[in-house]
Amino acid sequence: MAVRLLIENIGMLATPTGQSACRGAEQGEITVSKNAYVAVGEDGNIVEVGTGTVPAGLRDAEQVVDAEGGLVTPGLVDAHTHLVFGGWREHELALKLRGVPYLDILAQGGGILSTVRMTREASFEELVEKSCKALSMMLALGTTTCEAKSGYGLNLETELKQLRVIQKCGEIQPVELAATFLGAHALPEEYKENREEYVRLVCEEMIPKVAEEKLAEFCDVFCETGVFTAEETRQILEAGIRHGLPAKVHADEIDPIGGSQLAGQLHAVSAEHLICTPDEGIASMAEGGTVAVLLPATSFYLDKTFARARDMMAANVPVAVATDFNPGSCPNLSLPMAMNLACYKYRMTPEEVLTAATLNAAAAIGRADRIGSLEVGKQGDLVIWDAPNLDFIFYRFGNNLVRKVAKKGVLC
Ligand code: IZC
Ligand code: ZN
Repeated sequence: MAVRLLIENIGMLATPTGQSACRGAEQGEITVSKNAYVAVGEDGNIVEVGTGTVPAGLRDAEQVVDAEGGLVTPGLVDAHTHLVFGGWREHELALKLRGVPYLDILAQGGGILSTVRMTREASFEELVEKSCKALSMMLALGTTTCEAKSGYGLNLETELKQLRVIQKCGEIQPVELAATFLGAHALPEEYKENREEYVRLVCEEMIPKVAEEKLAEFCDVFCETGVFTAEETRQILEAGIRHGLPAKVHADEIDPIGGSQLAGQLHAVSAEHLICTPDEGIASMAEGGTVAVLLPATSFYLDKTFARARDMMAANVPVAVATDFNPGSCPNLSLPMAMNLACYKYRMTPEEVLTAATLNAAAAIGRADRIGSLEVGKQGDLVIWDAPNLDFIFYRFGNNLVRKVAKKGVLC
């Protein structure tokens, strides 16, 4: 096969390996090669990864890139974002600094509900343009695949609009997108006195329509005090599963009301946030094969404690790290920033975090067979860093050390 891209003179190639999430000690057991090269074929998949002299046949590649002795890793996978939204919420910063809790702002009709109002008002085109701008910033920071949730519509029309924006963005720019339906992100104001009716609407009208139009791959619920109870979460996620949408759960972000236990019981593909997860939640996720998607930049921004990543890894729960990019609790879209925080605050090693932001994140969005590691047959999604080794990108924080990014062997 003709070679689309050859990257040579790689000082260090660092990658997890395999086609499923790594758990326990495996999470830190990555493959590190020195003086390496990687070649991507015309179909966008990796055809060879090696060390030493590059074989003559590969040198005829359409494009040859000199990594100048730098680090190469798989393209980063951001497994939790709220990419599509109208407006911003910078006015909440002053409230936050005065100590007003996140859930109080929501209970007063602000927070998520203010973003809902702005998202309902925004046109499809405006949302596409704004989301693509965020995606191009993510790409420049090494993200080549990104999960994106709906959840700022809270009515059928606007939830579908958000999901169609995600679909459109996936077609017109390089970052690959995985859409998640999050119609149960908050109780909309018009259903304030009628929660059961909203849950019914999500289960019986929204989920079937989203599944029928193939607009999402997963179904998620914000299981939280004052938002959706564990019982409501179960009802909604079970409806999603019946319609072919595997479950994800926003669990234990502020209060531990049973979200992580439920995630394990339903064999959810992931449970996300997990800031205050109890032992029973960790045990349940381990048993259910659920990936823990941890969001350290949110703990940082909300000034909360940090998830029990080491306890989760010790219990054989695969850990992923993502940004949680959204206009309220985490207006940051840099996955390297979240990776740095994971290293410093979760006490994860650089190797464990690399797996968390690549292969385990890919598993959290059902793509571990295609992306998340640099191995023959996987997609040629990779990052060339302005760094001599893996430790370096964890040691230098607050700078963008990404030099070049390729998606399916095409430099972006
Ligand atoms: O807009 O505040 N936690 N959902 C659940 C969020 C944070 C996003 C937001
Ligand atoms: Zn979220």
